[in-house]
Amino acid sequence: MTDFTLDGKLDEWNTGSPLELNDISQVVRDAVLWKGVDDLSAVFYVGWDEEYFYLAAEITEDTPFGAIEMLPLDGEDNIEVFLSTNPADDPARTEYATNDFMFYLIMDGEYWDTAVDRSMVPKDNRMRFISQGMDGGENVFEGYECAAQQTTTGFTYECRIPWACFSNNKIEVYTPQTGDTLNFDVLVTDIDYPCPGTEYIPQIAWTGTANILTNPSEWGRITLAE
Ligand SMILES: [Ca+2]
Ligand SMILES: [Ca+2]
Ligand SMILES: [Ca+2]
Repeated sequence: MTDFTLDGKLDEWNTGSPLELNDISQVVRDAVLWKGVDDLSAVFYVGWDEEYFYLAAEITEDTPFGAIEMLPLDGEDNIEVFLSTNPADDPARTEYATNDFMFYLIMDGEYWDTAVDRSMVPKDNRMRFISQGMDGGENVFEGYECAAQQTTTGFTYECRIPWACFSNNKIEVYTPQTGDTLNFDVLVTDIDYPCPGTEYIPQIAWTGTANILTNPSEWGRITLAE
């Protein structure tokens, strides 16, 4: 990304390779309560430069920004991102490697909390990078910036996260290169009535089944273009 403007509008994004989440087959939780594309669907775009990972979304849903802190993270309006920062890892791996990160971008509309769940990473692979922010109410990514714009059908959203957020003194910062291919997936959680006790909270994902939470082989693949 060379001309990124943090305003929640996606004019500067290359929309040539959209990731589309709009089919019943992509609803990985509580599909029985999914009422169609107006209820919950999304288009995502991924961008990158040496310093940042970028993500943009056009989310269609009728109850946007339904995050409240009393609910578990996976029951609030959010975007879940599944990202590898090691193109050398075997794409068919069925358990998390050190550089496999699953994180939450909470869609509250006011508090843009983030969290990283490392509980799926086998202990030997964690390299002391453990879960952060899983109780909610925190931003765990230093340098995370985001903006959103409400639309008549939902909202648009864009963000960037420094690659350095996926490193520590045992995990090197990823330096992305044109042509790198990474395991990646993205999921949207939509709570319709943000009150405790809501029974069904559909989730829609780009690829895979509910197993994407634990199995990176079900994630999709993205290739970093020029
Ligand atoms: Ca923008
Ligand atoms: Ca909805
Ligand atoms: Ca919602």
